[in-house]
Amino acid sequence: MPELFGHTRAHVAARHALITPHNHVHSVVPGITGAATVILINPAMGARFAQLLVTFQAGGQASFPAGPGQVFGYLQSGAATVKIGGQQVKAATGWYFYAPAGTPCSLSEVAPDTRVTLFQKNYLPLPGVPAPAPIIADAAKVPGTPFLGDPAANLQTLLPDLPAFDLAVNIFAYQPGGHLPYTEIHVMEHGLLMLGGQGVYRLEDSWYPVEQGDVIWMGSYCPQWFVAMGKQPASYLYYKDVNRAAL
Ligand code: UGY
Ligand code: MN
Repeated sequence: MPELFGHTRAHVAARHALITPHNHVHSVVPGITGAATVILINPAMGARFAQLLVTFQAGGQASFPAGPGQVFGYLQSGAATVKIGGQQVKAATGWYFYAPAGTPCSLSEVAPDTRVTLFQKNYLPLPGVPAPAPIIADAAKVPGTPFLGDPAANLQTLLPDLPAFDLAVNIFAYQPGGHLPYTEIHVMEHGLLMLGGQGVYRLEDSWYPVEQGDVIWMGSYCPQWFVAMGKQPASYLYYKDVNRAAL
């Protein structure tokens, strides 16, 4: 789709935003060097978390000191050494990592053109429940399940479904024509990256064509629905806040 004369598929609204790769503007983020970083979602938008895209050049690296924030990363391309506390693993395309609050985390020995999507969220502890441990794993090894019994919508849950976690990150893969079964309206927020394919996303009262590389913020109570279109399956990676009290 041409994006000439100021036209864009992107839109920023009260409870949702769509940002396409044509809209990216880089930010300098402390701790990230030798990389082009885009802060796609953060509290300035109305969100309670941050979503970043980091595209590394040769020799680039990132380090996140121990603090109140948790860091989840997904390698869209390339490879890097991921260090979380005392653990160190060489991660490749399709791998992901989770660094709990209070644990330093770094990416080094990064292959050129490594692209990483990061979700950052300040941790809300649950009294009496120990905080989660670090995770470095390959998403391809995580089994999927048909969402609400529909084999055309396959859901992989990348983090353990345990009360200690106040965030979830999942991968949804849809066959062409596969769709969310109904329009969801819920308190949880989402940050979403289209990994592949295309489709139409309903956000609040608008319907948007979306494709690989697009990023969506869905705020609390944003009505949401998706259908995959075209000849290829569509998939997206998404964040949600979970497991904490209503008040
Ligand atoms: O987990 C979810 O809320 C998911 N079904 N939402 C979405 O894909 N927009
Ligand atoms: Mn949802």
